[in-house]
Amino acid sequence: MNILLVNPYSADAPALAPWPHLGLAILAARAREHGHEVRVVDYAFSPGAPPIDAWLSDFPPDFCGLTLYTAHMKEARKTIREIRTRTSAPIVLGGPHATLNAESLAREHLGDWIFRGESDRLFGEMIPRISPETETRVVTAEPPDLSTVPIPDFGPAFGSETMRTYPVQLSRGCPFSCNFCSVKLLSTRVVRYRDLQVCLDEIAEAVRTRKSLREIRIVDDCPTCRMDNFKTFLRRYRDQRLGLPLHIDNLRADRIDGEMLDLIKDIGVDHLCIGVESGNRAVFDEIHKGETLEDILAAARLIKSKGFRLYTCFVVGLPEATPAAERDSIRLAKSLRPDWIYWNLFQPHKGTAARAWFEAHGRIFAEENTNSLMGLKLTAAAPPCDSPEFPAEERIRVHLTASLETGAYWLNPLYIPGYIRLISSRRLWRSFFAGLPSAVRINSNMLIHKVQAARAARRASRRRAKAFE
Ligand code: B12
Repeated sequence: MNILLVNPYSADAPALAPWPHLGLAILAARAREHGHEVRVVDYAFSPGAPPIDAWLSDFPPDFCGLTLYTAHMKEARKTIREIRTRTSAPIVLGGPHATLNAESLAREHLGDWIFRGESDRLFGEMIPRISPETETRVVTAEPPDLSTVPIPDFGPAFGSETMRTYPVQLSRGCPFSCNFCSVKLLSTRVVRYRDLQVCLDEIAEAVRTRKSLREIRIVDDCPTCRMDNFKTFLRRYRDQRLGLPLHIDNLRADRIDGEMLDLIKDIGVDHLCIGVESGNRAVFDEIHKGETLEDILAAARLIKSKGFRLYTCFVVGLPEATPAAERDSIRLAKSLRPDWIYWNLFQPHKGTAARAWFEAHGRIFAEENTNSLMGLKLTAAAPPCDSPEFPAEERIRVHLTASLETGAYWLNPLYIPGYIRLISSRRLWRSFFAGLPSAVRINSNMLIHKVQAARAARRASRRRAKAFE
């Protein structure tokens, strides 16, 4: 069978993902094991890839599989319409948005099949049964034993020969219950681990065969959940001397210590990001992160004392938040003096306690195409929900104020006219001037860092080119 796997995304936007979709690469490996021909096009990785109609004519598929994200449903719907007008091949849907919204998507018959959950195994088994359906068929995958999950196959992904970052999962799942996070509904609260040697061999093989790689990125839901396991991984990664730095996502403040940071430092990690979410005690306690604000302050101090660049992540507009409570987040963000701050706007993901809070106390107006991040050019996202104490317009204003006052935006001369218009129309000059010194500090540090990183990358690239000769 010919199987076309797609991650829909806007063709006009800059690339969002530094590697071709990991879930689709695993499904591609599974389908090829069963003897099928696969092509993967991830528009979030390669927005400039040929449009979907070119794929449909060059590689007429027996079915098309799409991965769905809530933030990109507009593009997904457009892609589905295009596929429907050009072919009668069945459409199979999966990914986070399909898992969280399977019933409503089935009611509107958006696809012929919907796979709910981690489909690494079920997908392979079901391929021969995929056919056009008049009523959408929803199938639910049991979380797989990770020893049965194939090594991702990025080969069939468009542009994979240019990937600079290689993603690795050492584990899946997160035992914590942050009220805003949907991960427990996607990869469960039971943390399942891969064999560390299998992961290290996978990385070594990728480094050996992919000349373009410049870093390895750990993309677990909670990588340091079992701290000893992670330290063992770090030691063995260091001892393999692969020559590529690591980047670690989703660190928790209460799951790091000095020994771990020393190991991380040895491997060439330059920055670490921790989720703070809110600096207001009442809002913070409502999240049920399973850690305290004191844990976060201690982790931030430790990260800085070990010489890492510190990035932090906050969420504006959580349950119980008010504009006054957000002042505490802004104060905390300033006092930490981080090298970057991600200011997210709260998103009410299906199945979370935070969403239930908004259903009871506020309004939810948008389910799809909502984006949590403040753009680098200070493009504030539209709030998908609000509450009487913190109405939508105030959410936009606070999101902008937080970015301005903490200097978390690009001081790029080309963006200045846009900033002037925005700041004048919203009368945010006071916030702008208050945050200007931070913006100058953050931007100049970032610039110095980028120059140093580019030099280091050139050196690494020369070393790797020699190794490949
Ligand atoms: C690593 C990661 C990223 C990476 C890259 C992800 C990638 N493209 O490979 C980066 C940092 C780039 C990223 C970006 C974004 N991410 Co992200 N990310 C994650 C994280 C931590 C792990 C994802 C992962 O690789 N999982 C491992 C693979 C194997 O799982 P998978 O991709 O889900 O695929 C499996 C199943 O879903 C299913 N499946 C998936 N697709 C399909 C398709 C078919 C046809 C079938 C049958 C099955 C199927 O089978 C796969 C194998 O089991 C998750 C958390 C999580 N646990 O999901 C958040 C998560 C997926 N991200 C999220 C979000 C919001 C985003 C962004 C929209 C953020 C933004 N504002 O820009 C973008 C969108 C990127 C995109 N469109 O590709 C949300 C999604 C919520 C939602 N309802 O859509 C999550 C759940 C985080 C959260 N706490 O809410 N992300």
